[in-house]
Amino acid sequence: TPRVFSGIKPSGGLTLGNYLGAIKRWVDMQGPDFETIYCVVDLHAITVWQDPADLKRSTHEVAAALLASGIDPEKSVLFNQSQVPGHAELGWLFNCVARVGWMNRMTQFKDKAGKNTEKVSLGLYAYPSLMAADILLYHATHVPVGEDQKQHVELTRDIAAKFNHDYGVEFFPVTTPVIEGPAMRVMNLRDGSKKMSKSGESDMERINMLDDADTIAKKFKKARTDPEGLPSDVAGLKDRPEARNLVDIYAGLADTTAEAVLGDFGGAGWGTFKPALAELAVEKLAPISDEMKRLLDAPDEIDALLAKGAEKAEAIAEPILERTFEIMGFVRSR
Ligand code: AQP
Repeated sequence: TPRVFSGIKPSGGLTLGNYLGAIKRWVDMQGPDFETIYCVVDLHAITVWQDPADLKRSTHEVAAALLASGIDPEKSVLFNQSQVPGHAELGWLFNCVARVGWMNRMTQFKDKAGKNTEKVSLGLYAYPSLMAADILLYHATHVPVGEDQKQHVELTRDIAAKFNHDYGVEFFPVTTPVIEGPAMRVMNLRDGSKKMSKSGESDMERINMLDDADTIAKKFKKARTDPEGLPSDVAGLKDRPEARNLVDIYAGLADTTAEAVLGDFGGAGWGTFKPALAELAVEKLAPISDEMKRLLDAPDEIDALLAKGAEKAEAIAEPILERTFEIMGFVRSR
């Protein structure tokens, strides 16, 4: 069975982008077709400053969101990255395989670092190499991600190929980003040219998984749109990023396509569509956020589950890491 790996950073409250671009699809991939490994990637979170208490809280929140959304610890391996030391170890080995020129081409680094790289962490720059380690530590071949992570999964392939070539082995597999569905790039509600992010400046630009019904309704109501209403087909969404985004979000939540949504709402105005969208979002998110709150009241239970998951993850990772050290010629005598 092909192995799936994916992760989410505990770098703040989860958004509807994380839910539609990642979590919902992770749940769908559980089952006989794949062996699924899901990780709260705390080592990635600290590439930008995290207050220690916030890091702990966000780690619990991501784990709670995954459990509440239907990740079943019996079906999937669920753990946090820092509890399996192999991630950091293989990450270092890959820092010595990846090339600086490759990192220079990563658009997410450019977006996050801006022009003044004097003040950003070295970790933020090396992040994609650690991400390659996360995936390849398990020889995972399928990586469900949102559109924004496609370039990093492609870099993972380059690292695997260079390692295999340099050491004359066929050891690390080829990884494929799995980017399927209508809402693989959920955009900022106030600016359709930017993605919806946990760490975006204003709370009004994103829907948080823990937002209550009134807040969700208010945010969609205030979401930027254009003066035209909904077109009758997707061609009518061309060059209308804000309109396209709301239609895609509806389609993602309803498990349908943008075409089908426009089949129902084509010709309607935003005054009709936005309340319907808010209602759908509340219907889907409220049961999840209720369960998240319940779980967050018992962080010890979450910790126990993460510890168990980390043991399972380590059992898979250990022989792969040992073989990597051996291929590279390290002395491992204890
Ligand atoms: N806007 C989005 N649309 C679709 N998918 C998204 N993902 C994130 N934002 C969107 C997907 O969620 C998964 C986990 O992402 P992450 O938390 O590891 O990192 P990120 O992509 O950097 O997420 P954020 O929300 O933008 O976090 P911050 O602001 O802290 O950097 C990935 O599969 C990602 O594709």
